[in-house]
Amino acid sequence: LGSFNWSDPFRLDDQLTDDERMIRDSAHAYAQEKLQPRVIEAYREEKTDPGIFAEMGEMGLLGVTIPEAYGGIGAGYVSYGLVAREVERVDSGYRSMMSVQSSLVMYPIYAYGSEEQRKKYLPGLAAGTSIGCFGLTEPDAGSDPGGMKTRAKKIDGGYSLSGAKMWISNSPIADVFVVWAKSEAHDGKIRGFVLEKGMKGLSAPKVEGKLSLRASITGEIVLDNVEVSEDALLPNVEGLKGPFGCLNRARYGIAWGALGAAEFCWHAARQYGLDRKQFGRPLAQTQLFQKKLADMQTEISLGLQGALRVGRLMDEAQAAPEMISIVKRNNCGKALEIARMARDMHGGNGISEEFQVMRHMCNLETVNTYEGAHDVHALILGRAQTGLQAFF
Ligand code: TGC
Ligand code: FAD
Repeated sequence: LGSFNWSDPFRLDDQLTDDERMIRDSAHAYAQEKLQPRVIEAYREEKTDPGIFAEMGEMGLLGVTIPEAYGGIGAGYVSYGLVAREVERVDSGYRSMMSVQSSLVMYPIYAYGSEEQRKKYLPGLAAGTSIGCFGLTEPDAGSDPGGMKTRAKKIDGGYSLSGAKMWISNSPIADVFVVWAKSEAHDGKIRGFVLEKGMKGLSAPKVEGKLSLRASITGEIVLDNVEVSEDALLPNVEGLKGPFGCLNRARYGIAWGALGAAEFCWHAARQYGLDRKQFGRPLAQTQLFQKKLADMQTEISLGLQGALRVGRLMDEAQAAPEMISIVKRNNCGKALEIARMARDMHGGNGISEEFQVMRHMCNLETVNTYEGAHDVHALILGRAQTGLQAFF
């Protein structure tokens, strides 16, 4: 019979290659040494340090799957997931910064861009000297991005973009904006455009008053007749499958990342239960406490196996979007439940920033909503198994 490691029940570690373990370990070391010491204050003060992008770039954590010729490290999707898990073990906001840059900005430029666009933007984004954002959501179009109002009008030599994007990670500090708009010159189909900070008519005010994801800055993108030349258009994709191709990758990464946050909460609750005594014995020696720990361990280890399976299929170009919906929905929903449980298990201390579980809990409310809300992924899966679409 094999041995049992409580913190890695299904021996995930054994299922990774040497290279994947090395990437995970270096992401873990970076996140613990550089991000962990500043997260409590960053969250409290709602401060996003743009320097984090350059640090991550130096560590090779941006655009992990992008080929080396464009500044990435050409690794696989399992490695990308492992990086997301280690960064989100510290904070979902830091993982957000990393995954937007990697999956939502670098990926579309790599997959849908011209060679000139790839050469112009990818090396700086990989190094983190340039910061990217992705504008799909609008004030009146969130779960239903097909309802977007942003328009690209054909003008001499290019396009003029008008509209507003809402809830855009990184936008107030971004240099590069991947923006999706309905293009009149392309039969009203959705097309992607790469915009740059400083363009006339382009602004990105900060969204104030967030009670979640406070270490990651979020903003709007306001497009007031922003004129761009023809070479701002991403030439190789049209329709919703453009942004969804990016979302597939980001959602997959979030499926790993959310479990990193959940693992933090699980380990913290276990340690707290071992250290704190009530009624003359450790809390961890009570049946209710142990049941909660068992539930956390079970959901996390099953969720990680699911994410690993989807990652292996992504590396073989065999993953279907519905598989990604299963792991995104399940792992985010379970992580949120685990964080809420861990908050409760810490008693009064659970609400203190020092113990960190409430920060994770608040972050996971966003993570469960963005990139396709929990119920929206249920509808994607319901449609896939009944053939009946229930969105409208
Ligand atoms: P539907 O009719 O289903 O599809 C329209 C077209 O898109 C194609 N498609 C996909 N292609 C690739 N991958 C996928 N996952 C795809 N899903 C759909 C589809 O084949 C079709 O193509 P074509 O060629 O036939 O036109 O579209 P619908 O309008 O009915 O969509 C419904 C729904 C709910 C599935 C979809 O709109 C949805 O997923 N809504 C959620 C929106 C969302 O996820 N937004 C995320 C914004 S970005 C973000 O949150 C970043 S936060 C990141 C961070 O900070 O970490
Ligand atoms: P809505 O679509 O209005 O949904 C509200 C509720 O209704 C949800 O519970 C949903 O599940 C439910 N619902 C919706 N439709 C149906 C239906 N047909 N049937 C049943 N229930 C339904 N977007 C970007 O483009 N880029 C970013 O970088 C980005 N970053 C973000 C960062 C943060 C901090 C946040 C909070 C959001 C971010 N988003 C970003 C936006 C995010 O993707 C949207 O908030 C999300 O897709 C949900 O859209 P919505 O907020 O408009 O909610």
